[in-house]
Amino acid sequence: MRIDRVRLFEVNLPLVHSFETSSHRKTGLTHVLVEVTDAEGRVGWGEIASPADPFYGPETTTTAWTIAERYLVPAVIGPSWDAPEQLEDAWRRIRGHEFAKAGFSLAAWDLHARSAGVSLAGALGGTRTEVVAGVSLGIEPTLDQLLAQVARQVEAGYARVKLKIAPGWDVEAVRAVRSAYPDLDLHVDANGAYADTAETSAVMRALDAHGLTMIEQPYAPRDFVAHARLQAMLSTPICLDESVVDIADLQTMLALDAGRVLNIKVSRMGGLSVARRAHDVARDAGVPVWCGGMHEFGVGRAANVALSSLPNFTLPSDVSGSDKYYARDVVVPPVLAHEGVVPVPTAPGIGHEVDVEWVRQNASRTLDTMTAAV
Ligand code: OSB
Ligand code: MG
Repeated sequence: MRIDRVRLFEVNLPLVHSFETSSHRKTGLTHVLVEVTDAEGRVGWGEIASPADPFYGPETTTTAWTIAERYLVPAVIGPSWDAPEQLEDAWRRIRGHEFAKAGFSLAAWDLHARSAGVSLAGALGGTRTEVVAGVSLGIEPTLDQLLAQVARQVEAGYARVKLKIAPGWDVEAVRAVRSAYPDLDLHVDANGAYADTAETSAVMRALDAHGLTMIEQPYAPRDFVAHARLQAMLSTPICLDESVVDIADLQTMLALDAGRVLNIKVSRMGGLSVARRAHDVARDAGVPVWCGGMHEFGVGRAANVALSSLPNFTLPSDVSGSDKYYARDVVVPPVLAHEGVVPVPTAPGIGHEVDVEWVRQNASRTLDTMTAAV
């Protein structure tokens, strides 16, 4: 296979309900869609799901666009490859910029699967025909508004709810939701908002008493040691998200017992090949995984569904239907959950067609690069 043409679209979509985390609040998202076309005219789609601002990780939409335009597009146009991992070798010397790389990895995997006439899930070695989805709920202005959000999602059939927490919005919020839903699969995600202090230990011990499935990323990404100390103190499993951007980070987590659950994000780990390897390493270590989301549009969301069909994705993934976030998605049909379950498509590639006209209408920048005709 050889990629001859790459198009980038920076696309803006409004959220149907604004989303607040420990670091900020957002009302819409800007992601970059990547379309690759091979010498035979077959296409593959990927999504760079970087947040606009460097509050989740170091990347932004602008840095991702720059790295894509200057390094990734030139790297993927031209070389011959049989498997996506081989194409990914073309950018191995670029350090960091995992979100930007992930967009190209997805496009390569989609093209690869479509060319072989198999689903992306099948190409990855997935075995599930459907995946269980959880929802992630942001910080709300009041506990009543949070409870209303939980009620809505539980009624929609989602069996797992994750609450964003931050200092000042933690034990009370969990207590309120827990007393209304004693049996709900409930977990919390701090996005690294806590300092490693005695006050935090008290908060974590209080959370530990509420039967949470996990406490996700309480401390700063690089602080594996603080996570390990906390894990030794709690019976609730700690889940790492931001801390693990590559396999070496996962090895550190395992060696230190800094967490007992892994959130695998395709974007954070630089693409599907690394994400799949992380799944295998965690499986061999007896650590369950689930697939986290970055409020992906349909392209990235469909890839998350495909990845979640691998056998060690035993916990519900953040692959709730796109209707929870967007009035009109960039793919047809949209990714939809029914009673909290998303079917794994069997059609070739990601199993959804990109609505290029809608993409174009919502694009704030585009780039089209082709090899010179020979
Ligand atoms: O930590 O999981 C996170 C969204 C933006 C940044 C970080 C996170 C999230 C989510 C999104 O929780 C969940 C989803 O996409 O459904
Ligand atoms: Mg998280």
